[in-house]
Amino acid sequence: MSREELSIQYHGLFLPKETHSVNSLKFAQEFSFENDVIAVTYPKSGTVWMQEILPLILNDGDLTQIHTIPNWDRTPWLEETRLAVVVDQLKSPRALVTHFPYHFMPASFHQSKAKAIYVMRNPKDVIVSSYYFHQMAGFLEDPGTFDEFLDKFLDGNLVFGKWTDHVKSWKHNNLGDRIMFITYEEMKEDLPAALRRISSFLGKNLSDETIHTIAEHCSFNAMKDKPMSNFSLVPKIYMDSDKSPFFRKGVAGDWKNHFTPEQLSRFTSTINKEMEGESFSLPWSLD
Ligand code: PPS
Repeated sequence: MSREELSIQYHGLFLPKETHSVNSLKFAQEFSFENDVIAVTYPKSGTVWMQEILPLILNDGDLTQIHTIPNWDRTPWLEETRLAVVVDQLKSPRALVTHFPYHFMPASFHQSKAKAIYVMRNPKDVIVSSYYFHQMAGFLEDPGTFDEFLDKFLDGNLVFGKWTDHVKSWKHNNLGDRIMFITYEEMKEDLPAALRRISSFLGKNLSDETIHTIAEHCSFNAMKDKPMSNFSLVPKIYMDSDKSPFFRKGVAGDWKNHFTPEQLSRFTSTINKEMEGESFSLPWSLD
């Protein structure tokens, strides 16, 4: 099916119908933020990783939630239908995730003390991850060839729109010290150090032992075998791990196995052009 058939449109963006509805988007707009924390990502940048990390940090490394509650209910998406179902069970401070661009955030978010953690991943790896995810997810359009998918990604013709628009929207925020930026690559490079940075942003002073426990449980290998985290509870018609597992590779730099020199040049020149004149620079060179 086409993206149009599989999606609903919301302020010019396409969102998967399977997990989003008019009601869920209304619920998100009316959501009352308090002293919560929300991890923000363009899809395939480390969302599910943060769904694991945040409750562990907020609960001082207590593993109960990650072993008993599926990630989508434990750290729900602001914009998805499950939030309304589980909202009353979430304990304060609540941990959420979102793929919303900044200007889609509800009024209460801006008025509250809620904190945001923006996780950015090298877009060359984002597109590769997304390409495989489009093959396995029954609620997303068939990606076509990698070359065709590259054009869709660069033109913003995918769910949640253009990568550069997403990053720019969150970089130009008015949140002051209520937002921190972190990269997927930084988390891969030294997860305990990343966990310490996130904990301190959230005002949690965790012992080295707790940081070590959290890092162990949030490694790619640990998460890929956990039923509450690896989407094995989702029927195959929606997510078919025989086509490609959700926990696919979990590395930085897999793009090198996918891009031809011509594709790399097309990708780099398009992204660099869109970043021209920006007051911030990207944390990686795209060449
Ligand atoms: S989604 O569908 O938007 O929620 O996907 P998202 O969770 O943002 O991104 C999925 C990619 O993140 C990888 N991942 C991890 N990498 C390293 N360590 C851990 N613990 C981890 N958890 C998830 C996952 O494997 C996807 O990347 P690829 O490159 O496809 O493997």
